[in-house]
Amino acid sequence: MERFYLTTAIDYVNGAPHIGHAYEKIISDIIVRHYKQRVDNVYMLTGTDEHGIKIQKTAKDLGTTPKELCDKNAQSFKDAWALLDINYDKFIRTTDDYHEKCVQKIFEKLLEKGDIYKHSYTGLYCSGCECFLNPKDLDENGNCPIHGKKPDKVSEENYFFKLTKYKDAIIKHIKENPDFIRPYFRANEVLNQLENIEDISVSRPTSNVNWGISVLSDFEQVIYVWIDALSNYITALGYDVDGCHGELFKKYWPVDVHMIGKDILKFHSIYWIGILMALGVELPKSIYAHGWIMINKDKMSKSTGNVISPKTVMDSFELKEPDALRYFMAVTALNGRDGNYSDEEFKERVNADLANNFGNLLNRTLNMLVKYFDGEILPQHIEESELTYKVKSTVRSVKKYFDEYDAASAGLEIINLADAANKYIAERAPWTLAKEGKIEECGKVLYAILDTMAALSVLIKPYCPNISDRVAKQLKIDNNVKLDEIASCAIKQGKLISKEEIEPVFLRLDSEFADKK
Ligand code: ME8
Repeated sequence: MERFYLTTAIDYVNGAPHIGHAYEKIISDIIVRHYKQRVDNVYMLTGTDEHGIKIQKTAKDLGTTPKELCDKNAQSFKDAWALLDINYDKFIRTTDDYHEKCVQKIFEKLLEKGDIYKHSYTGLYCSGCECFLNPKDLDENGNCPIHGKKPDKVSEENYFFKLTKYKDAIIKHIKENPDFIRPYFRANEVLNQLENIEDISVSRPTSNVNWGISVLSDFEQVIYVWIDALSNYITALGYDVDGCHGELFKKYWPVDVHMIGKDILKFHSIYWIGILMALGVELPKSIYAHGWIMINKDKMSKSTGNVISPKTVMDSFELKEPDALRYFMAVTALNGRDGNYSDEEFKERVNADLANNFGNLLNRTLNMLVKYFDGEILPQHIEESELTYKVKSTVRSVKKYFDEYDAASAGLEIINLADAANKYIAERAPWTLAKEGKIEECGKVLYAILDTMAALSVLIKPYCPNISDRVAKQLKIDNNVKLDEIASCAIKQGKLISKEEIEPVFLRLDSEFADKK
């Protein structure tokens, strides 16, 4: 693999970013940072989805224009990602001029091809999903199963995309490519949905919705949300319907993974694939549907009033950097399952894993190095230990988990290595060795721990870049190496540190912060 391209979902801007949006961007950023430790060319795309009835309505309710609302909220998403150290390469807004023009051309191409046709239609429209629902998909009360609301009955003339034409090809592709939909257990769900698939509406008349991209050949219709939104993954790279693609498209398409929530898997694994097939564009290598973040085990919703923003968490715990929140979010939901956020769980988890397990270990070991060896690494202490083998096996399994985009299991594997180093120090008890005069053995144990911490600073960097830098600074190692360059005996002989230079890498979170809210 020579290059890696990841996209996130683009968020609706009818509200401010919440912790569920943040979760997706954090795990995506961690995956991207991990791949930077493996390949040189890595690209991450994120952005905002700015058209549609939801935004039109919200703007009206707030007495503002859709454009003003989009500008304000797109900025609040950018601010949130800056706060969380999300290192995306490009932020696309679906109101960007180049995107709108390309979407118009995509639409015209599909019209010319006969894959889009006009049709009078009566259907049930869910503005939460921004799509028509099949009556079979409603719950027993006739509500949208995701948004819990009755869809609106709508009769209008729309353009439709001939999704049914591609149904068999999509089924074949999913069955022949077991890595296409991840985690694996989601593929069956998609195959079941494909059974009932119908052609999909891709435009709305301007008489009902005007906040959208106009159909070039029919100004009475606007292109509707999903064809507009999904196309961002290629328009951002300079895709061109006539084949004069930009350099980024040539370099990065097909995408390695579309990172999205489980609620929008159908749009990505069925609608988007049909559209790409119709355009004759290569298909994504994989689509990863992550689970949902619940709040104290409840679904987050405006009506329940339990929507939490990443900034609220950072402020209430007085966090100066996002490492703790990034780590917590990454490990709270295992491979595609739902996760949970509560102040208590957050505090306990990061105190246990980052402060006790990780930070204290480094602190104790460095203090012993100062106490027994005046902070110096002696040549006779430098050797591989049983922890060296554990480091190697951890690197292997971390890579394996990231091959499946499972940032949670990889994160736990990294913390397990810190656990193993803690057990090692407890068993070898270097303080007893020193007391018994076994000073050389004591030095070797301390070195084994510190060298493991050096590897850990590289491994944990995608999750906690600031903590990683503090570890690397104290161990005088380079944490910018590729994963395969993690060497044993990376810490060199000579004076490593003085008492004054030892600093905690992570301060425990205090319970009183959360209570102040
Ligand atoms: O669906 N936990 O936008 P969106 C985890 N614009 N993830 C969550 C979540 C939660 N509680 N709530 C939302 C859209 N998400 C479309 C996407 S892509 C071409 C267009 C995730 O603002 C959700 O699953 O409703 C989705 O992946 C992303 O946040 C944006 O959701």
